[in-house]
Amino acid sequence: MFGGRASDITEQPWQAAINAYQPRLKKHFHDVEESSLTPVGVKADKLEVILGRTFRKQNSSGEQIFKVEKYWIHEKFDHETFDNDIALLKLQTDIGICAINSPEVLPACLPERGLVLPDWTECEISGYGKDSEFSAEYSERVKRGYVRLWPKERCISEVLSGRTITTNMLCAGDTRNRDDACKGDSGGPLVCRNNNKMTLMGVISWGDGCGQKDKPGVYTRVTNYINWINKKMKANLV
Ligand code: 4AZ
Repeated sequence: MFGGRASDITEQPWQAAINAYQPRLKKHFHDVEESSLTPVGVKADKLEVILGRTFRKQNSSGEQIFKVEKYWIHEKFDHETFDNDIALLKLQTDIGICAINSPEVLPACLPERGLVLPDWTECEISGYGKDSEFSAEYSERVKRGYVRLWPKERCISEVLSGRTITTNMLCAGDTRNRDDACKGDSGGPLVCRNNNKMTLMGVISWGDGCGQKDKPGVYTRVTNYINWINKKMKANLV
């Protein structure tokens, strides 16, 4: 995260870390098959979801670790524009219990399909991503930042170097301290307080660099995917 502050997972108990164990690719001279390098090609059994961790690489007593039973990438995810940048992971459990709520591990709420919050509502982002676009290292410790929801009229390709903005995206950015998501934060939460519940309004998706003046971060608009999420979860029961 660009800007923001070092935080404790109890401040963002809905933040997860995902580890992907990639099989070592045997490099052949003529081997151009690269799909197993991309996250899209990762098998579910190579994924691990870590909840409750303040320091990315350090075990902690409050953590809960899950294997992934399966996952769904949105059928209409567009690699070029990042339209429909969302996936759903089903955590594996042997005994029917998933995560247990605790000070370190607590889900955010999903918004209702029609929820629209006022422009400039202040929301929170978090993640273990890089401090700046060209930094070599990811953050060791989870960070938190504050961003505001930008009006739709300002969330246009003109402010983001001409890149396509779709109705499935929302823009959020800081106006004062320039907190912003950065590389490695993608997939993480943009949560806003609604009726006193921390509500997942966005998924960190992309941006034109990190923390650039007058450039918002771009987030997947979660309210557009409530039906999709419900459909996946229902289809999984039959
Ligand atoms: C990324 O590459 C990324 N400033 C995520 C968010 C932003 C930029 C880059 C927004 O994961």
